[in-house]
Amino acid sequence: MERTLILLKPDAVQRGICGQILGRFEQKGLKVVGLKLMRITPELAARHYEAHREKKFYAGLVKFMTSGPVVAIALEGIDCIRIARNLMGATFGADAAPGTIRGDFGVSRSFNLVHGSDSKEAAEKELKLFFPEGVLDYAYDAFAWVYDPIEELKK
Ligand code: IDP
Ligand code: MG
Repeated sequence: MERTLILLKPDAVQRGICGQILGRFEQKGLKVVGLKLMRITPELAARHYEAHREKKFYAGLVKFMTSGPVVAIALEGIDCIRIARNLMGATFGADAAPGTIRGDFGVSRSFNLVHGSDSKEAAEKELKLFFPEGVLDYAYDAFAWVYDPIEELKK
């Protein structure tokens, strides 16, 4: 099992589509192990987007991400980092394929609704930043039918 950090960005919260976006991840079969509405401080934004510090869009990105509340979500599942990124679609709504979150809900080249960790290393770092208290470990009954228990859930 792998874990990833998803953020529903301020545009998703203000447009009232957080439920629909969270539903995309749930219906795919990913388990929610952390969920909270929160405000990102400039310090947290700086740590989260450290890799983009030199990019020309960095200042605008930090302003956007701190402009209103976000929903932080920790997801769990086999290969969930890659699966969540596929559900999100290409970075800009204008380019993202129909059927993906960005492809179905937006057209912007900067307001793109959702963040997802892009590697194991990023997921580990980002989960610590957004869920320093840790995530919730609990038995998720859906996994018994989301996965083949003999082939996929064997220890
Ligand atoms: P990703 O979110 O698909 O991984 P990244 O290239 O890692 O895309 O960029 C991080 C975030 O920075 C994007 O989700 C988007 O909000 C913002 N961003 C990326 N490129 C641009 C740009 O050219 N203009 C404005 N914002 C951008
Ligand atoms: Mg990225």
